This record gives sequence, structure tokens and C-alpha cells, in this order.
Amino acid sequence: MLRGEGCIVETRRVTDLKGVFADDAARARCPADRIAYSVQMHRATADGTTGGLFFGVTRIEPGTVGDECFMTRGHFHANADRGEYYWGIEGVGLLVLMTRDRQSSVQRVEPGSLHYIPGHTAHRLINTGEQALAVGACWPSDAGHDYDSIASAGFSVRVYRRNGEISIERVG
Ligand code: S6P
Ligand code: ZN
Repeated sequence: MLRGEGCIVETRRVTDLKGVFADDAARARCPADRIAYSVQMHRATADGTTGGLFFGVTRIEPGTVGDECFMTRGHFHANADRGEYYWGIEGVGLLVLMTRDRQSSVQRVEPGSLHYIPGHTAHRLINTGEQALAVGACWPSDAGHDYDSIASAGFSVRVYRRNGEISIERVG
């Protein structure tokens, strides 16, 4: 939980995440108030300002849509060469990284784990555990978000929980 002047919270409900999960019919059946994740952040300067930093904590709830684990939408940065740091605070999960040519890699996220996300690399967090996954982030204030590139083709990896087992599946 972040405290301090200027901290804001953005909440994403499962019903907001149209097209994100493989089974969109299962997503649409989720209760309208079911929260998938929230992002607390501090933006010390105006969005788009070169030279500043933004700071946030993403909290992804435990759960699945169909069998697919709750996750963030994921994005490239609009200013595509901007990088970012993530670090694990609480819970366990995965960070999926993907280049423009859809080469993906997966890193385990746990308390204390540190993850550098290079520029030109899409990033998505996935909660594979049974408690909330909280992950800190720091990124340039002119990074922006490019969600459209992900909306059209998705990530090349999906993560499922079936009978308590986590399954990481390549989807091309
Ligand atoms: C911003 C940073 C995070 C994400 C947050 C939610 O560059 O990577 O704060 O915005 O984890 O993910 P998404 O993909 O819904 O923005
Ligand atoms: Zn980012």
C-alpha cells in the first residue's frame, strides 16, 4: 500500500478486460464487480514529460477466467525504447516478456525478485498463486502505453491453472 500526496489508484475489473483472456465468454460471465487487478501509482510530473519517473504497485488478485490465471492487459511502451523495473513484493507469479517478433520469455516473480524490462519489450504480470501478487514498478514518465499492439495479436504465451498445476503454453 502506497501512502503519500498524489498517489492514485486505477482498478481493472474482469469485465473491463474484453479480449484479454482466451475464453472471452468465461470472462463475460464473471460477476461485474470482480476486480482482476489494481495499480496504485505516483506520477510526480505530467504524463509524457521527458526526464521524470513514475512509481507504482500493481496488485493482481488470485483467480482464473476459465482456467487462465488473472493477469494484466500487458503493453509495449508508446515511446517504444523506454525500459522499466519491476520487483516482487508479495505473492508469486510470472512476468512474461515479448519482443516485437513475438519471441517470449517468462520470469518467476516472488518477494525480492528484480526484473529489468528492456525497451521494445511487451510486459505482462500473471498471478499463479493463491494469494494476491503485488509487484512494484518504476518507469519513465514519457514511456506511455501501447495496448493496441497487444490487443490485435495477444502475447505468445498463456498461463493456466488446471487441477492446481500451472501450465505455461506457447500460442504462437
Ligand atoms: C506501467 C507499468 C505498470 C502497468 C500495470 C498494469 O508502465 O508497466 O504500472 O501499467 O502493471 O498493467 P497494464 O498492462 O494493464 O498497464
Ligand atoms: Zn510498462
